[in-house]
Amino acid sequence: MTHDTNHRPAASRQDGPGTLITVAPTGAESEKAAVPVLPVTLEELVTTARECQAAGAAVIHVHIRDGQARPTLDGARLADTVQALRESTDLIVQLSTGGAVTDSFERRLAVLDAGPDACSLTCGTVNFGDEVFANPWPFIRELYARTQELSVVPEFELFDLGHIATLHRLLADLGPPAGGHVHCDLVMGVPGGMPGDLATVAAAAAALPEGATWSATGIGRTSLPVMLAALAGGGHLRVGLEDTVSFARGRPAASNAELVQRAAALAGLAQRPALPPDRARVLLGIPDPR
Ligand code: KMH
Ligand code: ZN
Repeated sequence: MTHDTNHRPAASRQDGPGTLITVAPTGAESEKAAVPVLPVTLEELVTTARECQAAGAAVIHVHIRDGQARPTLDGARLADTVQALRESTDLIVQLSTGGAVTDSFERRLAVLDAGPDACSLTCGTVNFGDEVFANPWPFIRELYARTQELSVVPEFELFDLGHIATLHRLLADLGPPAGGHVHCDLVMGVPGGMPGDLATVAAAAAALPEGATWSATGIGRTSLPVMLAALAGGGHLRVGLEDTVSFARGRPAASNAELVQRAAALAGLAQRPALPPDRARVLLGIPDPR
């Protein structure tokens, strides 16, 4: 089913250059009380997803909340969320397997049972502010093997240059991912991870496996420098309230869609317009399940 009014011819990887825009609308860290525009209910998430697709997003990176707006990896809620997003948008549904820093490895592995198109897969442990986001090698390996078994396409989340070494090790050990294409996301500017600046974007992009595509996201005030560096370097973009709750210094973001609109406008200026979901699926090797 197509949810927009533009009926385009079937997409192919040879179509002109474009920019894959991922929206990460919620995350596990911000509190609804502090960020009232954060989508925490299924209804809010679906509304956000529709707005973000209209603004130029092709992928949605999903964290969900419970009835009290606390992060959860509840399996039934995750499955309902995947279904609702599929019914109301064309977006590629990527569930977070990172969850919150307090989530167990077992619960994080079980995320795949909700049947998403894609999932995040972080390639190493990182200090995460005052916490630790734990991703030891045996867990990474088991999660990756499970994505292969279940044909869920992973996006390799790289918070530090050392995570790229682990990505190479993983591919050498277990072979290519479901869908056959390696796509990475550089998560930059986390306190404890790699900095969000031009030199680090260039260094990380140069170290990726041959043929890989990549997005970048800058946390907090690194959002704009990372976005501009990624566009200049041939990368794709991830934006959203998970990564930054501000639009500019001292000015809270009005919505996720506002952040997507800005990313799409910059991509357009760079002459790499936002890719619609059907072309993003071709790029990432993700079939449409609808
Ligand atoms: N919430 C962070 C601890 C992911 O989604 O895969 C982990 C995270 C990464 O957000
Ligand atoms: Zn996340």
